[in-house]
Amino acid sequence: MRRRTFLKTALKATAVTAAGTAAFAALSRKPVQAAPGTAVPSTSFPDDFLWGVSTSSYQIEGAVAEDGRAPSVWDTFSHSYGRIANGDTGDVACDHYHRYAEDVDLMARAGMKAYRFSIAWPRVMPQGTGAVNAKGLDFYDRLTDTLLAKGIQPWPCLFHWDLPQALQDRGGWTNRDIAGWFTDYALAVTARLGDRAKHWVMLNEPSVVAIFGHGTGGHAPGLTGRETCLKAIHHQNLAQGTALAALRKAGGRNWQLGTVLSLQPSWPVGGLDSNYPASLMWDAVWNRSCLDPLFKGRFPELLEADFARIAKPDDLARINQPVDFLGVNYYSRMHQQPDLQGLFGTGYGSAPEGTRKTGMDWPVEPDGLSEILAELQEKYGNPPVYVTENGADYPDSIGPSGRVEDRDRIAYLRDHLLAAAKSIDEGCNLKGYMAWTLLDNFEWSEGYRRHFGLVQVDRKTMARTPKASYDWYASVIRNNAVPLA
Ligand code: GCO
Repeated sequence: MRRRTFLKTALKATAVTAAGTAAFAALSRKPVQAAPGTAVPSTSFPDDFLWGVSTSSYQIEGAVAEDGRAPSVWDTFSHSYGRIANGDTGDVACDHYHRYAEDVDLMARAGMKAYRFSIAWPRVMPQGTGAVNAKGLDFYDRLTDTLLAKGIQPWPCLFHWDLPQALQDRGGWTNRDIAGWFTDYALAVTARLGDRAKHWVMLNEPSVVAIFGHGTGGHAPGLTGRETCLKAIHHQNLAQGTALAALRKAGGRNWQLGTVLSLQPSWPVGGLDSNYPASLMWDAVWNRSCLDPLFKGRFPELLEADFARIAKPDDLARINQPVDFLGVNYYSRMHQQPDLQGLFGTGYGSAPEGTRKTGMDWPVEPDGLSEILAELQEKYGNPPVYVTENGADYPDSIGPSGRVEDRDRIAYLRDHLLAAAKSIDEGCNLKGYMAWTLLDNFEWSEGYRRHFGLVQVDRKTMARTPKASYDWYASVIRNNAVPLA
């Protein structure tokens, strides 16, 4: 009942618009002060707040056939006709495999202190199991050393969607054996890099992999259906729990172990009672089906019967492992209504009238981030949290200065950081923020037509040009504060 009342009240709350920022900041109990070196008032962050950026292997690396890397499901998918906008593929991506030193320089110049990147499983274990490809690991070894030399903490993520095709051919995430395959791979990677990399992320957004990749089919491997979707969620949870336990044993307290979830509040379209059950169901699928098994050792009530068909008796105990941190990827709320065609009887509808939108038409709802952080505080034991992705696609026009003057992206980041600061004031255990993302890159089924980067990448020359948002983010890091103007 409480949630229902909360949703209704929240729906009436004023959206945070550029004009509303000052009023929003006034909600914060933090003293509003001028940051050193700036004339404008700002909201500051705790001294040890960790600033960084996130990327993922398939979206930036390229070099898909180099040094022994085998195909991933995303190579197969992007090379299948009609799957990706403009027929784009990750074959070259941002050529980060060869230009990583330049990219690390860009991070260092902006003062970033942490970098979450992902390890491409098919580079390290081309067949998914068995033989380790030393040359593949060499790349991440070089990257790790380059980061450390610049004072940037490496935050490797073991799986950001590029599953070896060889494993997909054996059922991929629909095969329960993947819990063991993933754990062996995790042990191989940490054995090589774990003397230097201390923060380890198990998975990136398991519910998204399950829903889009195994439910609706718009992402690799392009499977559809409710049962495959739920199996993919459950087996990712299981793989994560199994790997967490194995790494804890192998590394003791030397490593900080965690995972990354996509958490987006699910609201009933228009605040209507008739849409409320749909919003709860979608919340169970998207958010709780990963959160609840991990933190509470149970399935969300609305999906209990479904998961009971798939799970074995001790699975929940295996999944319910302690984590040292939780990474939260937040972009916007999800506005739900009944839809008989939907996998779970639900579908997306519109955000409240007047809500700003990004280039991808995603609603801009910074207070949704505070909502998620408050939930983690109140219902999940207030674990240490890092925002591991947050950012926006915009068309990005070149300004008079000859570079991208992305005021809209700056406003997006600013408003979300103000929401984050407010949550810290309210007692949320938020320890850091990693923007999505460093470079314009391969945005999955949308190809290269979407731009989330702080740095523009010329698709012909691969030249990197920092956008205005890059300088803005650098100044936030330098001042440890967000300017309100
Ligand atoms: C995700 C992925 C990223 C995306 C980003 C923008 O959240 O979907 O982690 O790889 O590129 O979120 O859509």
